[in-house]
Amino acid sequence: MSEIVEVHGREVLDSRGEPTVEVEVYLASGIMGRAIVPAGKTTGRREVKELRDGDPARFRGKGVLKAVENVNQVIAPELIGLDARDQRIVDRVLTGLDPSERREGLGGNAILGASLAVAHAAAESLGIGLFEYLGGKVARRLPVPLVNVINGGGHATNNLDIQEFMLVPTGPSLVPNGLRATCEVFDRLRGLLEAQGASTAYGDEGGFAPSLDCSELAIELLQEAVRKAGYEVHNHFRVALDVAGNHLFDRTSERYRLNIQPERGAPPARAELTTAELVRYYEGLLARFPAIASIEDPFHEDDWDGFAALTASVGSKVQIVGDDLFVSQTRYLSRGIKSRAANAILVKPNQVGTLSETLDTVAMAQRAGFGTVISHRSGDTEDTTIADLAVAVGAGQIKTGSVTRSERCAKYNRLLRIESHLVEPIYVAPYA
Ligand code: 2PG
Ligand code: MG
Repeated sequence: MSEIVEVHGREVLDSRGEPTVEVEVYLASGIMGRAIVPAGKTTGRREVKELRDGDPARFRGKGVLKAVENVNQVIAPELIGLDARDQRIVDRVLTGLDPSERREGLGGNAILGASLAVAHAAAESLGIGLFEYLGGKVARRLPVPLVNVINGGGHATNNLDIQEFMLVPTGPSLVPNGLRATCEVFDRLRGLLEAQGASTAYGDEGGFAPSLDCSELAIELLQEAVRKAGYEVHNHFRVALDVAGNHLFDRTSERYRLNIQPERGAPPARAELTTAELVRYYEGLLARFPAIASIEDPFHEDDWDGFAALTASVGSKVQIVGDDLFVSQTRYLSRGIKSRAANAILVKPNQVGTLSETLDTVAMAQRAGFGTVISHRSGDTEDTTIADLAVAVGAGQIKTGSVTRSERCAKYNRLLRIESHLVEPIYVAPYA
């Protein structure tokens, strides 16, 4: 009854009003599983390819009709007849259809949509949640959310260099109480921005996107909002950053360009830093803001030495996360483990291609003692697969944007639902 009888792809919209791939998989029992693929904006060069039509007459070239056609014409006939519960076999068939390294043939978006929709159908056919299907009855660890409350970099049109300023609630009960506390801090943050006459409009991931002259001012504001809401910086909330280092790096001068505040109270200044100078800048930032628990992509995606230098210097105290560095793929993660280029990985299923490959990456990271952060994309939808995935693998952390906008809240709300199904949920903040 869990035999796949129909696979159907279509073009739907993501949170930026851009088209993306949705796949539905139907089983002989009549059960259907559905998945929608998200889309990044600040993508890593080594990610699998998102196939876009390039037809300027539709969505300025961003249409995904070719990827949809690949689902319906190429993928569907190969999956029909397979058992949806054989995820490994399904994913092997999918990767076999397009053996190119970056899945340029069929498109990573076509392949991932099919892979995830099959998993949803299989879970549904067993009458259990996706988290339980993937993680078994023992899956009960709720992830700590890294909540992106101030957006900058490529996700906003303001002047902030760092892409994401995140609050990490670290109290004993993270979902729902940590979320509640985060919403209260978010509300105070709005008040502080209004009082300064700064913009409270949202960026791509639903955090505020004010112009603030330098990152230090944004972190100070975050910390003030925590205190104003009646919580303690460090005890109740840590801070996480996604620098998205590609964005800061100027390939001509080979320098990182960013606005910095040389010391507290000093006017912000434009800096052009070498890798070694940027390492020192982060060391200073961490000394000034001990609440910072995690820094993602502090350097650009080819600066393995920069990553390794920072990890050697601060990695015993602070999480250094590779996103564009590893693009969720074991081939780059294994290099990072060997060279100690980081101590954690961001995991985005659409950087790697199939569910099985995503699980392999998480397993490799966990074996190496790396932290794992399951992540959304800046262009996302109502699809909540990553919430289930985070619980299934006991990732410990999830990054899924702010507490506004339904494509972000959908993941948090899914975690709240999962929590209410679990008999003994556990929350272990990776950094207390
Ligand atoms: C990131 C992501 C998600 P994008 O850099 O971590 O926050 O952004 O999806 O644009 O790559
Ligand atoms: Mg990132």
